Amino acid sequence: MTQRGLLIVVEGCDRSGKSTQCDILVNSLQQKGIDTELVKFPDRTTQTGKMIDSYLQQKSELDDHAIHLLFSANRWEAMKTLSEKLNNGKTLVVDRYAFSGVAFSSAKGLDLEWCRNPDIGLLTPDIVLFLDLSIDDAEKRGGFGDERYEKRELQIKVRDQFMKLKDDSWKFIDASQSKENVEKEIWNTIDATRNLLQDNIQELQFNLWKK
Ligand code: NYM
Ligand code: MG
Repeated sequence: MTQRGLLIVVEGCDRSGKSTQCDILVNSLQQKGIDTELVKFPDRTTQTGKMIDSYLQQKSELDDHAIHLLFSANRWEAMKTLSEKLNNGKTLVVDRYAFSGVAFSSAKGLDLEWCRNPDIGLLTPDIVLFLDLSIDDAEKRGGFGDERYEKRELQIKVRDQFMKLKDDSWKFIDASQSKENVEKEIWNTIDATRNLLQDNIQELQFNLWKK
């Protein structure tokens, strides 16, 4: 029987280096002979993803609840494919997940518990890497972009909301270090987790935030 792959989620505020580090991690895992694929949320290519993309680029307006549900739907529509890949032995590195969903929407003022609801029952990550960078350091990296949410005041709130969501599966990575050192810290964390999980890897669970 093939052992299932690991579901590795990478989270953090904008400009924390997530996408760069996700690419590096996928490469490093592949080089170790581990069948790995990169997944990114939102997936802007699907129907829901196109609406999300237009909203983020400020080309359309949507009610805060409605866009929250679209982000969640964008994850749900991927779950069947992702679970099949994992069960076939593929490891997935996921750039943002439901934690971003709740952190961003609740930072805008929506109720945190309300925000969690649509994502209850998603695939449970084996590990969440949180790339931690102060908002000041994030701004020093050439400032935020032009998309909706990429503003200092909101990013500060987003970080506070992320802190309310952390649990035992979260590993904090000091993202203020050099790219190479962040890469090393992530690798060591993943390697330790892989060793830890190897002997008693659980069946894939659809129980995110279930009590
Ligand atoms: N975002 C991302 C949300 O508001 N809710 C979500 O569920 C997800 C997955 O979209 N500023 C926000 C966070 C980002 C933006 O993400 C797009 P990226 O990784 O910058 O493309
Ligand atoms: Mg961004």
